[in-house]
Amino acid sequence: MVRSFFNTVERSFVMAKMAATIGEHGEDAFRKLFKFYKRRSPAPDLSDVIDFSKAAKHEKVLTTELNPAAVSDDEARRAGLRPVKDWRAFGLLGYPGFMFISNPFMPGSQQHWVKQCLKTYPQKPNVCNLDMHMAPTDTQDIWGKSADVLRKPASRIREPKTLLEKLRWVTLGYHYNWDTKTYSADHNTPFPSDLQSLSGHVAAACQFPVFKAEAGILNYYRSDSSLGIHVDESELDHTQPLLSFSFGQSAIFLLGGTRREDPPTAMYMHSGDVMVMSGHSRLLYHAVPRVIPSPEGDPLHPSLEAEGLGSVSDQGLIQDPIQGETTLIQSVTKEDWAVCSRYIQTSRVNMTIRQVLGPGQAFPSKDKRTETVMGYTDGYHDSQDGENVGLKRRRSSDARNPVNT
Ligand SMILES: O=C(O)CCC(=O)C(=O)O
Ligand SMILES: [Mn+2]
Repeated sequence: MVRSFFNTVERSFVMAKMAATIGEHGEDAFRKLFKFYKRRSPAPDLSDVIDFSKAAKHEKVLTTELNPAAVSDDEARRAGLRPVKDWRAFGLLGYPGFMFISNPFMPGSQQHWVKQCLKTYPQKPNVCNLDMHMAPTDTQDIWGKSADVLRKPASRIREPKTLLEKLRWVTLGYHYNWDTKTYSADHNTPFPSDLQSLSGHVAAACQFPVFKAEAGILNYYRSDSSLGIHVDESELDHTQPLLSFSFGQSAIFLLGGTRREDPPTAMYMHSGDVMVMSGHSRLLYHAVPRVIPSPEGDPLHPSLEAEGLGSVSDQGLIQDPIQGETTLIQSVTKEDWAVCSRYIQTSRVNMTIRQVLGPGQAFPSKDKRTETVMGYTDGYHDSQDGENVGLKRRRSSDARNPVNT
């Protein structure tokens, strides 16, 4: 015990010293740790990565107060969530406004959200990275064009990637414009109602009862993808939280400060985990340097297994969490789950949900917007070290597309 305490103190001291040294040599602390966790060989030491799913206490982990009265147990259940009083929610020392909810989903109900991310949300009128290169007719039915191939057992011969495997991002609601780094009134399509409810419940439980889900960015990560260092600042109202939902393979998330010199804290995000960035933590640097795929042949994360309420039944239909009641959670057929489970066996999907405008707020008129460099329509790729490629002149606050190494 005493030894581990000293190890921790010693480690913190070394980290602080490292941060100072980095500053002197021009490489900021965030970038240094991003590269550290992204490194393939030798594999990085992950002992400093906080795992909220483990019961063990960590010096930085705090418990946090939720508001169980904000969401009734029935409302929660209809969205596939456990009663709020049973959620395991944490804060982090030094990050006021940051909340981490360790998988609040009922067993089996994550399957609905995975299916939505793979089958439903990539459909028109939503926008995805493939639209940037392909004709609308070719991106019309990403699921339909991929499902048969993904249902077949993996062949040894290298087959061309399916469209689903090429999917990197999807935008919902107010569609984020990767070139201008803005949202606009004239590029807005209906926000999915199931995701609107899920987000509303999570925000309300976290003391944000008037949160309105207006924009979503879904990121699709393969096992070698990473997401560069950035701040989500394009929303016009920052008083409301940013919500993040993760499904499939686990990943390492880095949460930094308001300056790149602030060394980030590393944490695991497992399937079903929810993160809330609000208040002071709404505009902090963050990144995903690494996906941690489970060893080949291992079963899916237990929370994704087809067991319990809302899971795929033998008949191929999801059991309604409450008999006879309308639920947000749709049935997932065995056929569809075969494709989804094959996909997430090696991949991760993350949904970040944002409120763009404050109450009564409107977008600024076009001539008042700042001039930006145009002509970079495939999003913001990060290079090996977490930085943007092709946008060196601008602040690297928007490296927001997963890229493969
Ligand atoms: O994938 C994640 O966990 C983070 C995604 C993110 O930061 C974003 O979409 O802005
Ligand atoms: Mn982000």
